[in-house]
Amino acid sequence: ITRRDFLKIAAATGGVAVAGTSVVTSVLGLGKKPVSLPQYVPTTCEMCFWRCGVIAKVVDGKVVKLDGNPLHPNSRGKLCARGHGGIGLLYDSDRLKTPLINTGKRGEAKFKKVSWDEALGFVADKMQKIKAQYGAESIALLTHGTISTYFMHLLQAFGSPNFAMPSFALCRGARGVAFEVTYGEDVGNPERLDIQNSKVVVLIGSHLGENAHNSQCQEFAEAVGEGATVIVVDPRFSTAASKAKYWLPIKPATDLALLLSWINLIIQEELYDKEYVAKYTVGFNEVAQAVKEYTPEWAEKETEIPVSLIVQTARIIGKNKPHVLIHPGRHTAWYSDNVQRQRAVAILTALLGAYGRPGGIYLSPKKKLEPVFLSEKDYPAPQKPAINKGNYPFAGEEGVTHAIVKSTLTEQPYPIKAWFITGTNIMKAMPNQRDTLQAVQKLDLLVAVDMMPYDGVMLADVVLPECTYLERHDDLFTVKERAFGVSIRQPVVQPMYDTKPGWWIAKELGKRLGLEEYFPWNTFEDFLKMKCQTWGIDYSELVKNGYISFPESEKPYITADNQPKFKTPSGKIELYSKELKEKGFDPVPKYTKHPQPAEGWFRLIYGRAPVHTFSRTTNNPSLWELMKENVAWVNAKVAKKMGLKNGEYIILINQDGVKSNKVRIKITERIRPDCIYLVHGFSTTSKLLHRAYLRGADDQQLITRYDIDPISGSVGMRVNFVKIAKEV
Ligand code: MGD
Ligand code: SF4
Repeated sequence: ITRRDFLKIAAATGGVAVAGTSVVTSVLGLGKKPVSLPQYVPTTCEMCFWRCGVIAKVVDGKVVKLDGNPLHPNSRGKLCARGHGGIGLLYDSDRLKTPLINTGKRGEAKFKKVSWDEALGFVADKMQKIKAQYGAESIALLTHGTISTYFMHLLQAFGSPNFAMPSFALCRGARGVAFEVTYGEDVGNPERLDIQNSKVVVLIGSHLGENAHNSQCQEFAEAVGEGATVIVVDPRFSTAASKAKYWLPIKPATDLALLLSWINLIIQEELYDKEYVAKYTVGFNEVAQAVKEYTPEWAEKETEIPVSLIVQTARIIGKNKPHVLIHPGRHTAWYSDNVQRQRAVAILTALLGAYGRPGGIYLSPKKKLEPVFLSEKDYPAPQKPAINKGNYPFAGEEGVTHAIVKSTLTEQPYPIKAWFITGTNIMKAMPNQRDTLQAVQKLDLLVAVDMMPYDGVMLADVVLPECTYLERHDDLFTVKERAFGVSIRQPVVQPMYDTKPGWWIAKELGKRLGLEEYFPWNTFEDFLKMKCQTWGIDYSELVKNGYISFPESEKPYITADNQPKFKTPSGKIELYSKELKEKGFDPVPKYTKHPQPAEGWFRLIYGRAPVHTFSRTTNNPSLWELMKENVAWVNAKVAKKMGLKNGEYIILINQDGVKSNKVRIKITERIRPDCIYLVHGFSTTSKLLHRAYLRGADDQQLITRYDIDPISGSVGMRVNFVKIAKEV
């Protein structure tokens, strides 16, 4: 792409405009006459993990606009509001600016500014002491995002296998396990959903549009525009529900009952794809037998969805096969049976013949690139077995965060004495903040690598400030869309303040730990060039275009000469899972009843807003202008009975007596009377975040209890009940 093309693109790209960027515009000095011509630099977004292609417009060394890269399949020329709001992150005056060491007690955050040399020397010295006393394995890493690559590498080189990411147990882990058990692979990240060709889209708690994943939202809008029937199953009338023909306001925690009754009816009425099931699956008879008891009449009692609607929607789903997308979800950390609920989604998808078919879940591109590691050197074998997967037989490679918390608290099977927290806000991501705080007090060292002084960072002994994604190189991203591709992240501007890229921090710490051999490159660009050479990619083209596609790899659907290979023990789609059976779990999902709230109590449910990602954007000047705080959704009849007024402040108190910060009430018909809904991530307790400090209520503070799915270690966070108190 030439500069001229970029100019055209920048003019043509629509996307969502970010209003009220007053803080940012003043930093940029907009209005002044530019002295140089604008430059257009392609890179990859990290405002969430969809990782869209971005084109940054830079004037006089300042980023003035971000747009979607039309070559990149995740952005298709557009960004979401958060993507545009990346400028707000870059120029947020609350950013971490230098390395810091806490001079007070842990959590007092009495930080003194130090040099990189002092901070890294301090951390390396502590790490060596902890290793000598407890072993390298007693240093654990809680991590999220691109930075994970470098710190997992560093810690493994040091001798610790103990890392965990919230993206497994607190997010999409249960779905991954369910699809791996059934199909031999997960549905991908981004998910391989062929929404643009779906005739029926079924969203079970997936609030597309509020949960803004760029290309998925674009495809959803296209499908709606083309007249797809949308069925939304949600206790709340979500934005997606407003586009739906059917809204099923399900009683929370009963989704598996609905799914099993749909499966039963589709089998009974022979609406499944017989040929597909015979050719590609095993275990049909066992499933048919097992789901017989789950009649629509039974499901009505569990779900509170009228039987007529259950039957009607099942028939629509069955009759439109295979062009039906039962959305497999993403944040699936709901209850103790997360894997079995997602298994039901996977089984239903197979019965409809929708895996590998237009409008369903497309096949992953077969193209593979040879792995290129940060170094060729093998990691030393850990002296003690890893604790990061707990005792969950299907826990994924990303680890289970609560296993690390538990071992830190109990010192079993051995003590954990240091945490690195890189790119994750441990106070907002993990449930039961009391456990997290107690575990933190047991540590000899807590190091945070972050860009912003969020809650978790305030607990750290040493804070290492990373520069933002707009100021750094990162490892290449492989994109498994319909066709395979590779995307680059490169600096758009030089790092501000005394901040450094994650790879640099890991390498410098590695040097001080005697691990230079694990970082055999000078700059990260050297590594990326070598990687491109191994992959046969033209580095300069990648730098220029931001994204390289391999169109020949595009074979998304099953055809006579494109047959799927299922990496399951039977080589087929396992409707009945022998693997689960052998490990002591139900081979076909069975319904589990979960407790419901008592009179006067409400189930706390939570979700996302399109302009924020978890807690990480709540202080972003551009995005904060769009949504400064969350509100508590309360059903209108409940509010009337309690004499509550729209917009007044209330406090939520959970079953363990934990009180939330004050939060405005939103009185609405759009939620069931037995639930209260909050957008996740608000109410930071960090005073260094001037905009976000104590704005709204923190859902995580109220999630003092959680269930654990014994198959995967996936967490059930929707098991807390709250009551309403007026603010005093
Ligand atoms: P955030 O709260 O956004 O989410 O968990 P987290 O990823 O921990 O915290 C991110 C932290 O990373 C912030 O401190 C931010 O400044 C920092 N950060 C962001 N980008 C970078 C970067 O490029 N470099 C560095 N060094 N730091 C960076 C999310 C997790 O939370 C997930 S994945 C899910 S799906 C769950 N969602 C969820 C929920 O919906 N409700 C409840 N109650 N809990 C949840 N927990 C899970
Ligand atoms: Fe960035 Fe939005 Fe894309 Fe996420 S969906 S990567 S925030 S543009």
